[in-house]
Amino acid sequence: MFGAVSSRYQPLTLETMSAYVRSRPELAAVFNGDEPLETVEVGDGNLNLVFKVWAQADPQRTVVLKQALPYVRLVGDSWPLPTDRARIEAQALEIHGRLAPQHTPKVYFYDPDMYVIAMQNLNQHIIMRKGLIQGIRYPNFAEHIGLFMARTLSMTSDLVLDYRAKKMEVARFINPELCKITEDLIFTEPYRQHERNRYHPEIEPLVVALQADEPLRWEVAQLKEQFMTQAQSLVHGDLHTGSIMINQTDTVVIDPEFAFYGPMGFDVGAVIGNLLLNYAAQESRMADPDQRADFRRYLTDTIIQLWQVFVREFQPVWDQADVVNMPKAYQRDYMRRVLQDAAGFGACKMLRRVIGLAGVEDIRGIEDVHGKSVAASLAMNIATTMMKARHHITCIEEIVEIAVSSRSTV
Ligand code: SR1
Ligand code: MG
Repeated sequence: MFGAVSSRYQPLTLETMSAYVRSRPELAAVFNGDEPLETVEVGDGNLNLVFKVWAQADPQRTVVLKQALPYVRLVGDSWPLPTDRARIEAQALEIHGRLAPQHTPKVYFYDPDMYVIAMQNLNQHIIMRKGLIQGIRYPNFAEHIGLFMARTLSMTSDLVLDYRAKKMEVARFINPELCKITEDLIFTEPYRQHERNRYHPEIEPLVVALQADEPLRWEVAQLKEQFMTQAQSLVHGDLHTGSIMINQTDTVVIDPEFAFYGPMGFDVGAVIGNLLLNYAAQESRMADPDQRADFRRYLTDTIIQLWQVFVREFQPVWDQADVVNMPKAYQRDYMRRVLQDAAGFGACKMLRRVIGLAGVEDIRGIEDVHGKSVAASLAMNIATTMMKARHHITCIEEIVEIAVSSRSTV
């Protein structure tokens, strides 16, 4: 259906892992000869197998192997998916590693027959979403992610790449099936009755009202069209807080299998939208109002700072005046449009996580059922206001102001 799966392809298992690892010369510097290895499968994402492998004698000698399954793991083999996404991910990691090495995992190899990527085991980091749920702050995150996005998005755009190279890159990163997941799950299904949607009956009236909101659906339709047609930059394509490994000093972006040439605001909006999902979730997660207000201030300050860093780190591109040759006023307008796109795409990212398949633990993990609906309602209200206001947004503080002034309505 999507091109043949390699005849050498076998899903890896705990039993076959040691032999596979030993067969790879790229790992000879990590593991010695026939020494005993330990393996666990840790994949908790929606699509792939993920194994951690380490030397029994020294757990610090360790790698992660990520293997694409030919179907959506979350749903099963009734939803086939091309294994070529592993090739896309490996090539995107190679570009990210060149443009933002300090925020990209080290890759040992990509195996195009087994659709396996072997990479650094980030065992000193945790998934950012899990940290935020616990109320952990990351003081360097805004600086790191602002820089990562500015480098990866500006340097893969027409502002920097040679005209021919850019078009070849667009072709190399054609990723139809993964984009179709986004088109369906983010831009279509939440806005109609659909069997894959998942939400608690308590918010049903809000969902019905949203699905009947024609001005909102107009905005979403416009964003979907933009997602499908604007080959602005190589976007990560799934830059939520579950795709970020973090600790108090480092930030590493993983999982770019949804990468393709799309609008920059899709990545920027994903980060902002996911921070705002956590902001909404804290309504029911953090009982103490002072502690909650404090943590929320950390989240909103982070949103403001990451945009400021993004603009600052983008500046060297504009400074190549003879290459870019765009009037200063046009440059300012370009960045304003990226911000407005981020508001719209960020809102779509929030709504899909509340209404659609594949929710997020921040909200769906809230045990108290009413508390979950309160947080979901707040997220929906922030998102719908952001979406409708987006054409008038001129600075990042206005997005934060929308969050701060929104309330739950259940
Ligand atoms: C069926 S895949 C569901 C979601 O998982 C990925 O992380 C993407 O966000 C996708 O939309
Ligand atoms: Mg992922």
